[in-house]
Amino acid sequence: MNIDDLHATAIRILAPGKGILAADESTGTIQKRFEKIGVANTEQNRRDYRELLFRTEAAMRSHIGGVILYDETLRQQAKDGTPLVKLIEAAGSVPGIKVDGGAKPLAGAPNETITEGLDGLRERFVEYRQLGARFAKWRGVYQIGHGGPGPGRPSHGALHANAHALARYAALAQENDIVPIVEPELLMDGNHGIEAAAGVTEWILNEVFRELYYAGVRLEGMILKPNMVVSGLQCAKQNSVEEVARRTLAVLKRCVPAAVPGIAFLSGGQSDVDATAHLSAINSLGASPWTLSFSYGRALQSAPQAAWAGKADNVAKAQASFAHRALMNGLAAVGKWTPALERQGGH
Ligand code: 5MM
Repeated sequence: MNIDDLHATAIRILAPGKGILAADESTGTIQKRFEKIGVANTEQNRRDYRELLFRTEAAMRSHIGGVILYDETLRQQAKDGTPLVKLIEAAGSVPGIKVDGGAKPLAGAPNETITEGLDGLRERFVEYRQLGARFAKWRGVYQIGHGGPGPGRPSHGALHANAHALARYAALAQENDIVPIVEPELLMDGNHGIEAAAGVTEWILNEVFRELYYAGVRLEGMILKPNMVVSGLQCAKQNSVEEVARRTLAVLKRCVPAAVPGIAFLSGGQSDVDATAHLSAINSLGASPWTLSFSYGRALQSAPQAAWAGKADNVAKAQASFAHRALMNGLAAVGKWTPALERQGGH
């Protein structure tokens, strides 16, 4: 492991005004996205859609420091035969790979999940590096709620099991000179308030960093991808942008060591503009030890997907829409987004 290279890659991905495009939807997840826009989930459509994104020069060169890919995409070629990985590299961005095998039911913990995929991961990392991946992602999923009889969610067992898996994955990634993105996601589903979201996020992050320590993970060579602290989607009380920013930063300051170079938030089902406004507000709160940026899937892609709708004639419109969201989030990553700038995009 070369920790200086890992650190340099992490810094490069989250250079000022840049964040990550999470384009790593598995085939089942992209199916749901395509259903919404009436597009058949074929390999060619998945390729055409992602090629459209990676060829959006205005977004990629200035605001997308890294792209998380699904296994299929890492091996795919553009229409003209150029590997999609090469398109990403040519735009000055870093290709990454989602390596987890998804969240599966956790035995002994009703309604909770454990993310699988550790078996054979060392060998997969060797191949992924040869294919061009320089960073990776693994997502652990947590939910607040009471799933019937028994203890509430998250249980300590599930919390610990997912933190342990995240740490084992991160150690294997670094062993293979790949920067691990460590993604513990507290889902927004539920009617919990912001107080509960803050408490559970703090609990999760403490457990994750303890496991990272025991696994020997070098914090200087990783990126954290957490949820923001927001109340549940079904909660009657939704908080102001400033409150979300203040609570999110407070929890991170309690739990995330300063040695971590960067934090890239997931959007988690927030509206496009909420995800941008929250990030900008967080960055407006003053100096913090880490770069605070984005690693958005839906909040970067919903608008271009709707604009594209699977039609070649709409590619330019979809690219303009992606460029706008990338620019807005790039500004938010340095605390310079405003609603007025948002409106100027006109998409
Ligand atoms: C893009 O979606 C990612 C992959 O999801 P599946 O493995 O379930 O297909 C997902 O992990 C994503 O990277 C993060 O959740 C962040 O995406 P959002 O949309 O929450 O910003």
